[in-house]
Amino acid sequence: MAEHAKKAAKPKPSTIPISSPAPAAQVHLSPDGSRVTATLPTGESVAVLLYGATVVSWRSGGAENLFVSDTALLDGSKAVRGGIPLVFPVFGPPGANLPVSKLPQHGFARTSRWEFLGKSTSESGAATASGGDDSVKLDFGLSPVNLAPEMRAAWPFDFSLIYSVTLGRDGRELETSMFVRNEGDVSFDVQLLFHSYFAVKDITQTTVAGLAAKTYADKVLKTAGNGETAEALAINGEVDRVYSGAGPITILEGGVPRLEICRDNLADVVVWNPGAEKAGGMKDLHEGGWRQMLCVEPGAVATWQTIEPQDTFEGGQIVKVLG
Ligand code: TA6
Repeated sequence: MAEHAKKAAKPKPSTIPISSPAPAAQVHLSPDGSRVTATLPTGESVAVLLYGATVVSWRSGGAENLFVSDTALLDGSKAVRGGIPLVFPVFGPPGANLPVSKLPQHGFARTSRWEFLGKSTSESGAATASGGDDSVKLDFGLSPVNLAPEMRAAWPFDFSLIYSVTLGRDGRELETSMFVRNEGDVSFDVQLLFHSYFAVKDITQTTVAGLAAKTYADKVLKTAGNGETAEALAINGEVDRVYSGAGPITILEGGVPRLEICRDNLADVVVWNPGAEKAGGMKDLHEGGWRQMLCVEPGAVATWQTIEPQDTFEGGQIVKVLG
């Protein structure tokens, strides 16, 4: 047998298979400590400012699902015009003679600096697209020590918030949930809402399904007890409505379902677009930005949630990319 043939015939030592670790989600805190970004092995990502624990980006399938105005202030000087600002402990302008009366519109959560508490990852067990992590959860915390003194004085209750942002199902799902605890010895009343701004190609071609036959308060017409008749609500001009009791909400573009928003323990959902006229007076909403955004906001805002001492309230949303 020729020499090279002998060599070829000699069995090679079997290499010990070294399984490369399954691809993991990457979580980074920006060098200036202002932003946490998590990226799944498949490339989907979520970015959260510690200012307001505001989710400012959710990318899946190469597309940005959230709207952030080009003129939004991201320096902590004002609530972000876009992403998912957090509304707590009050929704809207606080009424008079209430414990929240001295707070700004939508409360202090969206304009406070939250603490990043850490991350956790998991494989759903299903065959993940990357063979690795298909979800990553980021946790953020807020308590009185994080509040500006004037906010603490304006609402002197002892509370703690744990806010979780989970990028799941290989990035096609974003879940945000808030865990509120009364750490004090007196009860307090709160409202909670995720003020989600979704990116749309053209608001005039966008509709909202899932609201039919539900009752809503119309903040533009200043009427309540209205019954929604549209199977798919079109947005023609300013819309500012608080619906109660709806089920899953679907955003359609050109009649094609794009996103589904499900709520957990949050009875209400706000649908808002400022329309051209009101948008014209909003410096932090770029020219024509109102056409590229739609707010569908899960919340507990039609009434107050009373939280007894040492008790808790939890609510969340799950947003799914469809198609
Ligand atoms: O969620 C709808 C809404 O309450 C509208 O009435 C409008 O005020 C919007 O929020 C934006 O509020 P902001 O304080 O962020 O300008």
